Amino acid sequence: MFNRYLEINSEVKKAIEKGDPVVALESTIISHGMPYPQNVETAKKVERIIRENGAIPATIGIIKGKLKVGLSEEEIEYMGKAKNVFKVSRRDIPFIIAKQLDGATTVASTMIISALSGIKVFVTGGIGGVHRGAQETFDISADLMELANTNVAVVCAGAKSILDIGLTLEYLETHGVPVIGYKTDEFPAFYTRKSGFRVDYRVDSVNELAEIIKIKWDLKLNGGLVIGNPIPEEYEMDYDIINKVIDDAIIEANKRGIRGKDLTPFLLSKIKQITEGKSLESNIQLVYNNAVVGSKVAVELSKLYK
Ligand code: PSU
Ligand code: MN
Repeated sequence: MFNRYLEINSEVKKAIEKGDPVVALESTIISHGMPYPQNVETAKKVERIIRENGAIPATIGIIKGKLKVGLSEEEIEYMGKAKNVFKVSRRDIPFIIAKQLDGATTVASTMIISALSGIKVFVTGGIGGVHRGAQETFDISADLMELANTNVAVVCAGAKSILDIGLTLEYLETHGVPVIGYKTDEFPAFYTRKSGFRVDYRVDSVNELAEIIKIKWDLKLNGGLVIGNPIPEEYEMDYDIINKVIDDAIIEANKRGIRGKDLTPFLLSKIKQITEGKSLESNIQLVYNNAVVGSKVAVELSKLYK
């Protein structure tokens, strides 16, 4: 039934069928989250790291209306370079398919396509969340509703303080999404290890993470989990400096009237511009770090399900 829409590459398909560890990766980070050529280099290296840690990578994206699971190197290059790649969240999927367009998948849509394919673990940089000022604008990322409903564990470096992290955590709590700190008591804030907000639970081993994920789904407690894995200390940015940069970027976005789906990509590129690329280096390193943890979780989870 889904085969009309889904195209899973043969290596990934075989691994899924055998219950071997597979890690999903999103493509909005490639097309809208980082500049070329660092986006493509990062996407390829993340896949290598996942392989080195015993799992099969599956970068997900939409090409000419096909939901692709496991993009080839050429396709990753294409997603990183092409100009007309839409940012695709849950609401956009049917349109991009019907019109046979190219789409980069967000956390929400990557979770959807992972779940359709049978992939349980997904590695990214940061999740979307409740934007600052959402009390007025209602700007709350569809990523959060997806986490509420779709059975995929998401390994990330927390959420950027372009968001209201406190409200994001409240929203996740309301929807029953566990927020776990991997080897940390604090929810990480992407560029920094600390956010000022505690996680619900700290977990110090990948085995325990896998066990918790399986128990949740065994009990039909549907929905995802957020595994917050802090950026390695050596790549962390200064808390005050990055927060000033983010404040300035938000002021500029407001001044220019940037809203809706364009807001996150605008803030990301503005932050990179103001920090002269330093934030980009941190961004890349935290994704690599998440890939290591995500692969290990996928390996442990696959043992539990076999
Ligand atoms: N946060 C980041 N980098 C990103 C994104 C978020 O630090 O690249 C992307 C992800 O794909 C995420 C999406 O799912 O932005 C959220 O967009 P929005 O806020 O429009 O839902
Ligand atoms: Mn939004």
